[in-house]
Amino acid sequence: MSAERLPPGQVLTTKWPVLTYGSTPAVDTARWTFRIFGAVEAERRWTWEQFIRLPRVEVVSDVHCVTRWSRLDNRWEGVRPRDLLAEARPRPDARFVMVHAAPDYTTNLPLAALLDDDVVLALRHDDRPLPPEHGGPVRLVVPRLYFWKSAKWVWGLELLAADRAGFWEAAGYHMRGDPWREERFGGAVEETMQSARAKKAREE
Ligand SMILES: Nc1nc2c(c(=O)[nH]1)N[C@H]1C(S)=C(S)[C@@H](COP(=O)(O)O)O[C@H]1N2
Ligand SMILES: [Mo]
Repeated sequence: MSAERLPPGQVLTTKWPVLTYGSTPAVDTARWTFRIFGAVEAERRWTWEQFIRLPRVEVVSDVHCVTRWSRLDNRWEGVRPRDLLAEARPRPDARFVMVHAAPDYTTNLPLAALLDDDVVLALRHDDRPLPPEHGGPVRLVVPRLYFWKSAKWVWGLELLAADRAGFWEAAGYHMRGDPWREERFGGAVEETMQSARAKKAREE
């Protein structure tokens, strides 16, 4: 049953591990804004008071972490980035997005991946406010890609004409990160792992 919902190389968990590079930042909603900038016709900015009044959706989706755990049936409530992007009007040459998050986290995505129905800027998880360690007050959730693309403490979307590596991508993680294709690592790391496997195979 859940085998069809479990991408290759993943193991189910009902817990929800916290995976943060560094520590949980303090987000001051009085000073917080959500921004869309870069390759757009109209740069936009929402204050916290404006953001919490935006229309919301509820989506149930699965989490797949590149460290091999998956957690099914997460109920997220939040704002669709697609609706906000419609207001900022991406320029015709905009094909990628750099997601910006506190304290200094970035991750890159194809613009098309942000437009899916199940992508949400989540304020609530399983009927409770999103806990700070899981990205509260607001995190991005992109269920069709590995969870490192789901930036916690998100504050902005920068539209790009050419793809640029975010934090983990610059360290060797995949530029797209589709769990169904096991796009865990890309470029240099993948080459190193492949040549290590080839060397081991020759020695056996
Ligand atoms: N701002 C920020 N977002 C982040 C991270 C981070 O370190 N900082 N870690 C990423 C990684 S690698 C994963 S697996 C998930 C973990 O989310 P969780 O702690 O809610 O399980 O958040 C992602 N988003
Ligand atoms: Mo991760």
